[in-house]
Amino acid sequence: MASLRFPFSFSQTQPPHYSRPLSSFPVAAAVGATAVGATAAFVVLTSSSSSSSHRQFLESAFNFLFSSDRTSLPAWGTLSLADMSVPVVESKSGATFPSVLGDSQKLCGIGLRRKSVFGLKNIDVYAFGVYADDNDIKECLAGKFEKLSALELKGNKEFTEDILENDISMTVSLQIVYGRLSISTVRSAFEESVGSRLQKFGGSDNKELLQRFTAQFKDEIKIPKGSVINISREKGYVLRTSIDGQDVGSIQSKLLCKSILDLYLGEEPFDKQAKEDIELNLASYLQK
Ligand code: DAO
Ligand code: DAO
Repeated sequence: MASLRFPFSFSQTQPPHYSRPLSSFPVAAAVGATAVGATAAFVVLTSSSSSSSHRQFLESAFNFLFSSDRTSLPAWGTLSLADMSVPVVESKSGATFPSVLGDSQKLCGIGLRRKSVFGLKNIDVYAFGVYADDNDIKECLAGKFEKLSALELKGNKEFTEDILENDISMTVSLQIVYGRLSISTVRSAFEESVGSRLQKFGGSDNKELLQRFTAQFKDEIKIPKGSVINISREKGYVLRTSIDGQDVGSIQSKLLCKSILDLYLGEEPFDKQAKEDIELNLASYLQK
């Protein structure tokens, strides 16, 4: 049976509630509503069977959208997925991400890290979700950007650069999809991806920093499929890593924080669509 599926799909039985504003709500985008119209690409038709929770969600979403009495509900332009307080599913991997992390970090976008092996095939390595503290964003960036709409800010290089540079609490949550990752493969992948960013932003002199980072990942650590690795930029540019909730270590370095976030938000992101979604949601936090 045909059903609607979103890269952001809802996995819980209760339908989302609309008590607070939502900004890139996919069904809203589907009807081409105001600023969120640009996210219409979120909505894809598939032939996969629909779970009852999906149906329930869709029913209430459609009832909501096409009801004539929407006067008490928020404007479309201010809708955001993180406010729905339900986990969202990355549709290619099935990985689930909570819409809020800790007390204050909201999910801004999800994506997939793929890696080409010998130019022959692409492996899905992990799914990721990027979270940010909306109050930090307002505090750091409202003065500079509040006159611009979320759509004007999406793709604005200065806005992205300021997100990478400022002391905004953010987390990238990785969920391992590829079942045969060894720590040595992970280390050499960092050297390539994170190493090239350290060099780009900090010059050639950063081998020691990269080594301090990779030294946290001891050989005995296992990261089977389903492991969750959270990498957070905490206040004061402290980069903290945890694996399945266990703290692995932290390093204070503005350059390292920027280099990690650049993998997802920079000029050559792992997942372009994810970057766009993240930027749009980050920008929407300035408008509220
Ligand atoms: O088995 O050779 C292979 C393919 C492995 C690709 C590994 C990419 C590693 C990406 C880093 C993961 C960070 C958790
Ligand atoms: O995808 O190329 C990449 C790099 C991801 C960097 C994230 C760091 C994650 C640390 C994981 C440690 C696992 C032991």
